[in-house]
Amino acid sequence: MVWADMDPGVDDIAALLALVGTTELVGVSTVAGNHALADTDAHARRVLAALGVPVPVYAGSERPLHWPLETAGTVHGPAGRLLGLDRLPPAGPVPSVHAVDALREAFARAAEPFDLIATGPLTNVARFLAGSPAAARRVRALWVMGGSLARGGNISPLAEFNFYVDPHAADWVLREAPVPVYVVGLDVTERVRWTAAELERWADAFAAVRPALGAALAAMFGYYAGRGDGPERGVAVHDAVAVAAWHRPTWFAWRRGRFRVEPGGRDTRGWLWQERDDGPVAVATDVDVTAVKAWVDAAVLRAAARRGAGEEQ
Ligand SMILES: [Ca+2]
Repeated sequence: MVWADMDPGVDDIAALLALVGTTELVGVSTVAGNHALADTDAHARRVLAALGVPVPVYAGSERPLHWPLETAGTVHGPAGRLLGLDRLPPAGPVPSVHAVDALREAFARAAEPFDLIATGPLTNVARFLAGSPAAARRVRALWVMGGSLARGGNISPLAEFNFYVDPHAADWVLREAPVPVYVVGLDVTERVRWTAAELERWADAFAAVRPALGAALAAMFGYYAGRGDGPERGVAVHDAVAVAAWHRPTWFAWRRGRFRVEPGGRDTRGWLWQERDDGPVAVATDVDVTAVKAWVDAAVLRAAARRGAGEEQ
C-alpha cells in the first residue's frame, strides 16, 4: 500500500505507472512543481482515468511554503504541458477535499501504517506531517525523490529541482519528519537511463490495449527522450527510480545522517548537505542500475496489462 504525492511531470507519470503495476495505490495528491497545480493534477487524473484505475486524486498546494512557484519550463513538454496527455478525456470533477486533509484522513484511518512516496516539491508532505503529528506517525516510511549530495544539480550547479522549488519544505522534512525518511536524489537517478527506443516500448505496451493512452504516452515519452543526452546515453526517469527504492531498498547504498537543505541564496538555494554523521535520514549514494531498470520496465508493463475497473479479466 502506498500514497503518492507528485507533480506530473513525465517521470512522475512513469512512477505512477510503476506503482499501478505493483501495489495498491491508496491515493494520489498533486502539488505545483514541474507545472502549475491545475496541470500536474490534470495529468495524474487523466492517466489514472485512462487506465481505468479508481484511485482518488486530490489537488494540493499551489505554491511552495515561502518562495513563489518556479516551474520546469519546457523540460516536460512544450508550453509546460505534457505533450499528448491533453488529448485524453478530462477525468471528472476535482474533489473538494484538499490534498493535505486527504493525506491526514487516509493515514489516520488506515488499519496499518503504510508508505508515502513523494516525487515533487515537498510542500504538501511538509504541511501534512507538520500539521497532523498523530496521523503522520501512521506513515511507515517516506520515500523522497530529491536532492543531490555529490553529483551537482539540475536546476543550478548545486540544487536538484524538487528541493530547489520548495527548499523550506524539504529542509523541514529532513530535520523534523517524525517518520523514517529515504532520499533518492540525482546521485543515483542520473545513473539509470532509458533510451528513446526503450521508452517507446513502454508506450507500445499500452497502445495494444488502450490506443488513446498509448498514443498520449508515446508523444510524452518521445518529447522527453528527445531532450536527453543523445540516443546512446538515454534519459533519466528520476521518479521511477524512487519507486524502485521503495520496492527494494537493498538495490541501493544508503548514507545515514542528519541532512539540511539551504533555503535561499543565489547559488545555494535547494542545496542538500550533510550536517552530522548520525541521524535519522538515509540518502541513496549508489544503485544497482541493472536491477532497478529491469524492475521498472516490468512494473510499467504490468500496469499496461492490468485490467481496469469493470473491464473483463
Ligand atoms: Ca516529479
